[in-house]
Parts: sequence; C-alpha cells; structure tokens
Amino acid sequence: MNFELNASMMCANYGNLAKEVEALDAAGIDSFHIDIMDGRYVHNFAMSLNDMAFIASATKTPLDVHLMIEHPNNNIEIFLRRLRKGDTVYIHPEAEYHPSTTLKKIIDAGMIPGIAINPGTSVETVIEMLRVVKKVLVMTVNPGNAGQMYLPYVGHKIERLLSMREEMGYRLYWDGACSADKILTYAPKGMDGFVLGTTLLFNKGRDYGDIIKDIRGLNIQA
Ligand code: S6P
Ligand code: MG
Repeated sequence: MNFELNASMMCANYGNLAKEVEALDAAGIDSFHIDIMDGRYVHNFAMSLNDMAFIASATKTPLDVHLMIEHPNNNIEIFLRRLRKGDTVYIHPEAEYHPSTTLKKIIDAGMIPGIAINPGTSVETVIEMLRVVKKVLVMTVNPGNAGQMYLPYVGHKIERLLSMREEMGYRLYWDGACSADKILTYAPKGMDGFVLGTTLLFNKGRDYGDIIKDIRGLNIQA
C-alpha cells in the first residue's frame, strides 16, 4: 500500500540538525514536516525561518511547511523565497482574512498549496478551498505541541474528508499523535500520508531506518 511518511522536525535533536536530516533521509522518509509557529496563532514557538531554510539547503527531499502563524499573507514571501519548487505550504484558513489569496501566492510561487484543518474546524467552513488545494492536513491534536493525545472526535471528519478527496482532487495527510494502529486503520481507507513525531519516530533510542522499515512492514489489509 502506498502512503507517505513525513518526519515532524520540531521533534528532532537540534544538537545536530544536519545529522538528523541525513539519518532521516537515509531512513527513506518522504518529506520533512516543518512546524512554523509565531506564539500568537498558537501559544508556542517551535521552528522558524532559519530552521526551515537550513533543512531546505541540507536535503533534496521535499519539505512540507505547516504555517501556524497569524495572517501568513503578510509575510509569506520570506518563506516562499527560501523553498524549492514542489515543496508544500499549508496555511490555517482561520488565520487569514482571505485565505484563497494566500493560497494563490503559494501556487504562483510554484509550491503545492495546502490547508491544515484544526480539530475544532468543520469541513463546511473550508469546503470551497478543498477544490483549490492539492493537499489537506487534518489535525488530530490541537495545533501547538508535539506529544499530545489523539482527539477521537476528529474521526468522523476524517471519514468525510476521505470520502470527498477524489471528487475534490486533494491528497489527505494525518498530523498529530500518529501511532501504528492509526496507520493500520487509515492507510487502507485512503489516507495518503502520516506525519510522524514523538509517538512513533523520535526519541526512541532506535535507528530511524529500522523504525521506518517496521512501519512500512505493517500488515496493512486493504
Ligand atoms: C502540532 C504539529 C505537529 C506535531 C506532530 C508531533 O502543532 O503540527 O506536526 O509536531 O504531530 O507528533 P506527535 O507524535 O508527537 O504527536
Ligand atoms: Mg504539523
């Protein structure tokens, strides 16, 4: 079964970020997930511009940039300028007055446009944008931190997003508390990828390659 595994870089060891990028590349991850926070849209500060730019310079693997910032339209160019064609940029529609204007900037810059949908945000409020974006990041925890518990009420929305993905033409990605049982359940239903953080990938005292091999070897029944 074909699904992507994306490494959540806010969970990486910043003592040697170059080594982390190299080890994750060697492990065969499909993209680097970059959580940018501004301390306003979410209470936390995780990664910022220089972290993203360094990772973009250290690998040829795609970046998925998850902007948890207020009004990204005000300064999205400084991010886009440091990315490569084909990288993905997700915005949170609630963080913007005119999210489709911001999405157009992402498209015009040659990046893949995406929206991130918070646990408390309904499909109805973002439905028009589902036709514009190429990727949807469904948040299964509240944005702001790694290491949180999965919020089960999101399951109903995930089923709806899965059922609409072909007609609307987007790919669907899981972000938050991703465990093996979630991959076993949702990969066969058509989830296109999973962001891996502290739950499955980081701080395990195990080689990333072995962990990724174990995940790809899960007995997933179609
Ligand atoms: C949360 C962020 C996520 C986390 C990731 C961590 O605001 O968008 O990308 O970094 O979910 O994974 P885990 O397994 O620690 O929940
Ligand atoms: Mg994220």
